[in-house]
This record gives sequence, C-alpha cells and structure tokens, in this order.
Amino acid sequence: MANNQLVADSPKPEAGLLERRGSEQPTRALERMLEAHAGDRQIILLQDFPDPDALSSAWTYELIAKDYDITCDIFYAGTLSHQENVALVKLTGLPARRWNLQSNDNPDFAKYQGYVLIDNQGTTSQLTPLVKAAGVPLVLVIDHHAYQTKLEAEVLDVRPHIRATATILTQYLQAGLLELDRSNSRHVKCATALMHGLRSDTNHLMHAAEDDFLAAAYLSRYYDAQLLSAVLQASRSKRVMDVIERSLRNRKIENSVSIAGVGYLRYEDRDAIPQAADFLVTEENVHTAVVYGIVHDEDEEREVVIGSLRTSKITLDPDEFIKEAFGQDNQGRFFGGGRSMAGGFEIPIGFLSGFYENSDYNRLKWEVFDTQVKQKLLRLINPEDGVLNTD
Ligand SMILES: [Mn+2]
Repeated sequence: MANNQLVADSPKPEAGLLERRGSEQPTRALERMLEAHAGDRQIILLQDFPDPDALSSAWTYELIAKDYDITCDIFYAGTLSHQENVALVKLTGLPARRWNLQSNDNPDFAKYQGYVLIDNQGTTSQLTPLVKAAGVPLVLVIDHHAYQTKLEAEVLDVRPHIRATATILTQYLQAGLLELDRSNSRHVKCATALMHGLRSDTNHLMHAAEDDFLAAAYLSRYYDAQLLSAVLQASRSKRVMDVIERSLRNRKIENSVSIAGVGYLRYEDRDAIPQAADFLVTEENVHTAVVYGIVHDEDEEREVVIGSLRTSKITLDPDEFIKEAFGQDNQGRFFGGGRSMAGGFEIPIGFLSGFYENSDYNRLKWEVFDTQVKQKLLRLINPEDGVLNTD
C-alpha cells in the first residue's frame, strides 16, 4: 500500500552526477517561459495552509525568476499555523504573505501578467477562483501531487513520483537556472528552507527516493545546519500544548487505535490537531491515532470538523481508511484523503455552524459530532460491534 509504493516506483539509478541531475526537458521549457516573460510580474499561489515544501519551493522560484527580470509575489489565503512554519518564515526572511480574504487592502490582480501554482494545483487555495475570475493566465505549475484537475498552463511540471516539490526546484538549480553562491546569505537561507521542505515532505528523508537524496546532497553544500536546527526547535504555543493535553486526556484506545476528540479550537491553532496525532501514535501498543476537533473561522461563522490520522502500520493506508470511514458528501467528494491532505479530513458543519454564548448548545453540538466521528471510526476498527460505548 502507500508505504510499499514509496519504494517500488523509485526511478532507476543513473550516473550520480549531481550537477547534471536536473532533467533537460522541463528545464528548457521553464527557461523559455522565463525568457518570454521578462519584465512581467507574477503571483505565486500556495495552498491555504502552506507547508515548508511549498514555502521553500515558491521562494526558490521567486529567486530564479528574478534572474530573468520577473518579479514574483507569494501569497496564501489561510495561516501559517505550525510553529515550525512561522519560525521558517521569520528566521529566513521568506517573502510569503497572507492574502486576507476578509480585508480590503489586498493587492490588485490587475498588476499581474500571470499566476504560478507551486506544490499545489489550485484546488487547495481559495485564491484560485479569484485569480481566474480576474483573467490572469496560468503560466506555470510545479507540483509533485497526482493530477487533481485538468490544468492548462504554459509550462506544466507535475511529477508525482518525486517526493517533494523542493526536490524539483533543487533540480532546476542544479541544471543551472540559478547558481547558488555560498557567500550570498539569501541563497544560504533559501537552500536551508529547501532542505527543510525536502525533509519534512519525506518524513525526515525516510520516505525519500534517489532524486530526493541527490537533491539533499546538492543542498548540503549550501545550507546552514544551525539555522535549520533553530527552525526545527521552534517551540509550541501554550494553546497547542493545551490541545495535546486534551487529546491525551480524552483518548480512547480500541484495537491499538487511539481516538481523541479535542473539542473546539481557534482557527490559528488548527495545526495542533496533526501534532496531537503525531504524539498519540507514539504510545506503546498503539499503531494508529486519530485526533479531531471543531475549528471555527476567525469571523466565527464557518465551522468545520478537522481531523488527522497518523499510523505506523504499513498495511493501513490512511487515504483508504478515511475515505472508508467518512464516505462522500452529496456531491460525491470525499471528506479527506488524497495525496494533498494525506491522513487529514474536513467535514463541514453546515447549518449547525456558529459559536454561541449559550454554552449548553456548544456542548451539545460537540457531543453530537464527537459521537458521530467515533461511531464511524469504530465501525472500521471493531467491525463486530460498531456501537460506541459512551461513558
Ligand atoms: Mn509537497
């Protein structure tokens, strides 16, 4: 299943020439596009909750493009919720900005001659429909997820067999689109960000394939190990710690699966859920952990159940498990899974949305969702008696 596949489709070993690793064809195509657009301004869209792979890859593209006289602005619509991502952006000066859909002082789409999708295909960004509606053309997609939608771009570089978009961008560097210089501090910081992106998308290189190792080897000449360790040591906020505490307190273990509902969370703290799941799965005799809670949006009008599954069991495919457990909505879309949100799920609350002063209502609502999520999970975990024992 997913984990075995990681090894099975590794590319064939080739001569280990680090400099020549970048594939000729995508490099030429990208180069032609860059030359044709000299003087342009492009907008790079990241997924709403960008991860280190997306952030570092976008920054690398921005640096490459600058060499071709193209100015790029990097935007995301959500938040940087993981403390490591906040630290990455702060410590490296990574030029990504939030596009707050609720506020009015956002840049004008009219000043962009093209938009670029990096580490996504537009399906995970709330900005995509806006950019499209403004008539900005899609000039480039660089991604490593399987095709999610039909894309028409000037240059498409989608390589699902590569584990990280950072690997693809590193290959562009190796192919000579931008020569890194160890005495240039921006280059060193960008190489450090790429190393972080590459490591975090490959589970610290454990799921890396040959291309990723070769890219990491190349980056090792330029990155700053101390800076990387500062990023990795970013501390958790008290609120994230509180969510982890709640998950510990509320967890129920059935057939080696640990399940924990953590109640309500603020939008900025949504990343506490995968972090709690990461922690619960480390318990003895537990192979899988599922943590979920209700996240309310800043304007507090939209609420959504968000959950994360982590497993160390090779035969358990998180994607299948989540699709099987929660099924589809009435338009046939699954509530989670897929490579873009591996191990994650999101269930809209719809009509029941809205956080009220009335705490009884909030408590009741949580209990309903908590019971329902548990029921769905237990049906899979204990097919014999899928009935929840509520105590
Ligand atoms: Mn990625």
